[in-house]
Amino acid sequence: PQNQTPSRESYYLTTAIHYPNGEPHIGHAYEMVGTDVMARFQRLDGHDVYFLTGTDEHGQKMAQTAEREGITPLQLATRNSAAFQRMDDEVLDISYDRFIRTTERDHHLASQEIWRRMEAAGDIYLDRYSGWYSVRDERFFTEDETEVREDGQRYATETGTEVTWTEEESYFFRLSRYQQPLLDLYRERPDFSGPRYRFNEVIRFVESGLEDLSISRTSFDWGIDVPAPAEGSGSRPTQDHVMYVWVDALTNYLTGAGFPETDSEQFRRFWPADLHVIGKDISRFHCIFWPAFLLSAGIELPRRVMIHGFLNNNGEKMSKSLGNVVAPAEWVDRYGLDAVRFFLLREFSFGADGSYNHDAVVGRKNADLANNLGNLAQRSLSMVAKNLAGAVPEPGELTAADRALLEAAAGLLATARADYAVQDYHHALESTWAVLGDANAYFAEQQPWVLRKTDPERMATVLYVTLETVRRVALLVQPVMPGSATQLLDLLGVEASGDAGRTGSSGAGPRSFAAWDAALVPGTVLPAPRPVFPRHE
Ligand code: ME8
Repeated sequence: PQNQTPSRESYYLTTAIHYPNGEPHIGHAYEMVGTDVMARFQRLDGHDVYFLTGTDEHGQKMAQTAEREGITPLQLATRNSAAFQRMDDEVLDISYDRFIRTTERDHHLASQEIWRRMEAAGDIYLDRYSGWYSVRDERFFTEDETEVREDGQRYATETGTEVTWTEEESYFFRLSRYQQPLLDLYRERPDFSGPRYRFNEVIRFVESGLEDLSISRTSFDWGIDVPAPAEGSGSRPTQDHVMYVWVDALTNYLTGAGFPETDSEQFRRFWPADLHVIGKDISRFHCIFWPAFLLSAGIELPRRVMIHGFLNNNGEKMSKSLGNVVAPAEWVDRYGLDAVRFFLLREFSFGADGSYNHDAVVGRKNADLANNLGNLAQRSLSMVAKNLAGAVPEPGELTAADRALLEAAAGLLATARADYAVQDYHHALESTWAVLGDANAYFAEQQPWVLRKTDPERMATVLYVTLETVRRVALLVQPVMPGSATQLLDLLGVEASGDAGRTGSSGAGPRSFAAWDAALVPGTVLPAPRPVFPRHE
């Protein structure tokens, strides 16, 4: 039909769903920010984005924690799930579309449907499991993946968590069947996961051989019921089975896309997912089990799994016993949300492990934000206010220096698109700040405050070129610092696009990248300038 706006391309992305057995910590916050920045970038770049996050509420860990606290697992999940949601809404300004809880009904239906499909494919059989299980990791270990320590207890070597001997009737998934199909997938789609060095670890693991996977539990009941086996499908269970928590957890990504309603608008639009963002400790679940389940169930595979590193406190692992667990809200109170978001994305690359401490955060806040960006904007805007009646100046003829800076700034969007495609926010920001460095050098060299007396026309050109550069930078840092970037764009008199996404934090709201080349219009009267990036005192 006519008069319809062309439909935008869809973009579906997810975080891991977090265990609500405790309060969220800064590691969780890191993953939220590293996914939110991608969601905002894609919206500004014209995509129809669906962003899923939530909590992973079943399993033995939840059941045990609840028992210790003398409440039901659902009470525990409900209380802490709310804390995660509060962090997203009130502390981090996360622009998610749905916060899923795995105790929700549609998720139970989705999980049972994927189970039935895997069973129908002949990939599920009943047997007995005997081996080691880590409740903390919700993960099975073979004996040679464990060790007995001085205290006489047995621990998982890789994660250092205690394991307990488990012997029970269990359903198994024929993971061994999928070794070759997975290796083919990794070869055919080298960007299926990143960064490369973390993806390579997964590939090496698959090359070393895959054993079938225990996918149900009988020793407790806090989980999704395994559907009754199809008629005439081998041996009958002697006990009630609930799904192994990871089967249900991974399926949340399908639930969010409307599965099992595969004919629905939502599913057709958003499946396969474009991006799963997860941490390095759960890469095998996402790069091995998840595609194997989907291949078995005859469902298209997600396009990419981005494996981020861990965030450590001052080089040390965060832990309650070390007393160095930082609550995200404390951090944001101390430094401000945008400074925290900027620090997390600028300081280290998303795939690598990173460490934070007070001096490092303050260094970024003062040098990169207050000085390089804030000061440049404030100085040029103040000169315009004082000397040019607060209107965007009319540029005269451009010099080589003017053109070089304008071209460097114009090229930033293409760089950012390439970087965001592989979640290299660090490089995108590094490139942006390199241009800001050029802009500061340009401003110092051109000395517009001297030109004010000697050559006012040239001053106007220098101020125009500077503001135009600040405009491009402000547009581009919106996903990272939505609040401050919006304020800056307001001060530059840049019109809001209205259609660039639903989360405007303040002022006129987000400006779509469609306006990338819409240069500042000379004569536009600007609001009175005020500093946007305060120094940390
Ligand atoms: O693993 N730094 O939940 P979770 C950065 N429910 N990221 C960290 C981190 C740190 N210090 N600590 C944890 C689970 N993470 C499962 C996921 S998905 C279908 C099910 C990351 O609450 C971790 O790597 O233990 C994971 O991606 C996320 O936080 C949730 O961890």
